[in-house]
Amino acid sequence: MNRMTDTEKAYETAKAAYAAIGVDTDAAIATLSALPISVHCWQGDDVSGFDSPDALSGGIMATGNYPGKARTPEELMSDIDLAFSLIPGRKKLNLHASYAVFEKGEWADRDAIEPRHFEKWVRFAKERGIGLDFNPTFFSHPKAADGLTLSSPDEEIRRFWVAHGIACLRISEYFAEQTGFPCVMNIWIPDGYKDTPADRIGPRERFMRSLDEILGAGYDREKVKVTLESKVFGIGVESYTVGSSEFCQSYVLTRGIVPLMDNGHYHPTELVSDKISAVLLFNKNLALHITRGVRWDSDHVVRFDDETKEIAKEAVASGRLSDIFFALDYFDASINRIAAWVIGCRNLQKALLCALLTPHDRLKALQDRGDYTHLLAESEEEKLLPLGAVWEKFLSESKAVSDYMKAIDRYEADVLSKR
Ligand code: RNT
Ligand code: ZN
Repeated sequence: MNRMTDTEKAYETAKAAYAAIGVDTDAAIATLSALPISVHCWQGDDVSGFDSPDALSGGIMATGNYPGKARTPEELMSDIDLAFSLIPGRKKLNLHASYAVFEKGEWADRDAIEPRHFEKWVRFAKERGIGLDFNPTFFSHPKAADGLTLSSPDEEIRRFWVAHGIACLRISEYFAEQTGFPCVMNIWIPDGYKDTPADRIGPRERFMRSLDEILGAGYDREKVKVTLESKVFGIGVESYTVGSSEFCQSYVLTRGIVPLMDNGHYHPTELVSDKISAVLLFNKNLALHITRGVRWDSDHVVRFDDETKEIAKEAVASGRLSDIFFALDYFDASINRIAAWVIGCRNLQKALLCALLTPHDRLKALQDRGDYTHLLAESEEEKLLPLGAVWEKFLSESKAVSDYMKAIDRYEADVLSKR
């Protein structure tokens, strides 16, 4: 008697269709299942954090007022648990320094935070067998109120933020030691000017010196992967950004740290998918913030769209998938925040699966032979292969449901609506 479920039957058909173009669907699923995606804690509370009442600053913005935003560490952890249960495959949790959890009556400023302020997050990660990534928070703080941190001409301010960076290195090492997974620590500063600056080189020189001072404090390079994220502009700093693309590319190459490209951080016609191969040739690792900019760095929820697919394709076709650290970075406050996590993460995973199911060697050979006609024909025809059946098989293998909205709707009615 044939006991195959519909999912399995559809998968067998899909497997044969992909095998006909030389693609092994089992291998694609295995690779995707082992690839960790770093899920950003800050989608759950519109980047508010717990360490200060300061409004979100730094030229980034979450818009919308959908009810149910997490207000405490416990609420955020509970929301993350639901999201993680609905996201297939391997996950890491990406924290910001502003998510320190203080005991009652206790508080430490950003230059003085310690590993113990993140003990609850470490327990959370260990209980779930996941790794932690980290980000110093150079925004939403009185000492970042004029928009300058590591590049500030005010030596006291600059030193404060250098101390913050060093404190975060210690916390990142602690994360790696405790969880057993390397911690990616990403440095992004909002520094820049609204109008054309009189001095462009000075702030960049100070930023360079500050970064050297942070890295000079020393850290275990096996445990902590320090990344540097560039940006083209932010709200209120439209004319000049200290950590521009050229600055960051040059800095990471000369200091042996990791470049981070956020696909919302370039001019709208510039594509990160085209930059990946160039950067990979000169760097051992590359970190990505997967987001969706609509007209600007608006941080909309990631869709299964052409650029997400092309980024995934480049990651796979380059043969360097395991050298790339994938993280999500968006914050939409206008829809259910748990759904935002799940939808965006699943879309990145769909794009990766699509890339893993593409016969890259075959297509490369067509390109090298100059047969652009067959290259176009084959790549267009492959778009209609039964990707959905392989996706369903991946979901069932990782015990993630297809209809995730059912659980989210229930949680909204039972928990979120009561906040
Ligand atoms: C901002 C950067 C940065 C932040 C997070 C919260 O433009 O993309 O990565 O979004 O650190
Ligand atoms: Zn980012």
